[in-house]
Amino acid sequence: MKVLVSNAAKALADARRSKTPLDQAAISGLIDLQHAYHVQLAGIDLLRQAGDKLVGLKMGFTSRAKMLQMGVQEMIFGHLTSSMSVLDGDEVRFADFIHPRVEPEIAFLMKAHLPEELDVSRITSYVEAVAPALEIIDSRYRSFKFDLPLVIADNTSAAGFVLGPWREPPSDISNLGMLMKIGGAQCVGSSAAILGNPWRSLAALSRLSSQYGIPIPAGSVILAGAATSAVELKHGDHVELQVGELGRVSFFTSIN
Ligand code: OOG
Ligand code: MG
Repeated sequence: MKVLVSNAAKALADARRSKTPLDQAAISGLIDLQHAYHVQLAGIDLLRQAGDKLVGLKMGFTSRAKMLQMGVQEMIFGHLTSSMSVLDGDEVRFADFIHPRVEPEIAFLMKAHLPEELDVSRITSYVEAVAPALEIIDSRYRSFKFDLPLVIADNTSAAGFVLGPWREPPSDISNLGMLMKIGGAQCVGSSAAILGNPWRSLAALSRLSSQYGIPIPAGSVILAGAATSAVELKHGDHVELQVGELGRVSFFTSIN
């Protein structure tokens, strides 16, 4: 049976608030991706009613590494809100999450409203700045398991984001080294893993946003998607990402 948009959004919001993972079966009956995006938007409405503000959008599954890790084949988008924002260098409370993971990303700051679907050659002039970014994802589903409609309904697991310093986009961002350090471990990647060039992720978002009628106003922050598979966070982790010439961004998790 088709799940009611408002019931599904409420079940996901409850899981997020109570830090209790949701059984996937609780919102079975998402009939298509459009239906799943309606659940996502209803969830964003609930956040806004609680005082949250829209900050921007994020792309998901723009790298092969992420598609393989999660067994999902298509690009998706989610919403970023003010309550998810973490200041560069700050502490993140572990107790605020269920089973958080971190991803190395690149962020765009929009200079002007994106009016329509644009290709890479035209989209760059709509961007004010770029920054290194870390995304914290935290699926509201048990064992971090989902299919495409389920993860869309769950706002693409969005839970937190940290932005490094903004700078004017360099002429070429298609092959920046991305080195993420977590405690003693390292995760090495390249911005090329993001669709061959992170600008393509923004172009893909312009297509999806016109398809689903989602506005992208000036001032929006856009995450291009992870360059590597996501890494599980642990208590007391210090996470730092260096992205080529763009600079670095970091945060740490609480001890308990
Ligand atoms: C969905 C979110 C994917 C990315 O950067 O590819 C994503 C998930 O893996 O839980 O944010
Ligand atoms: Mg991501």
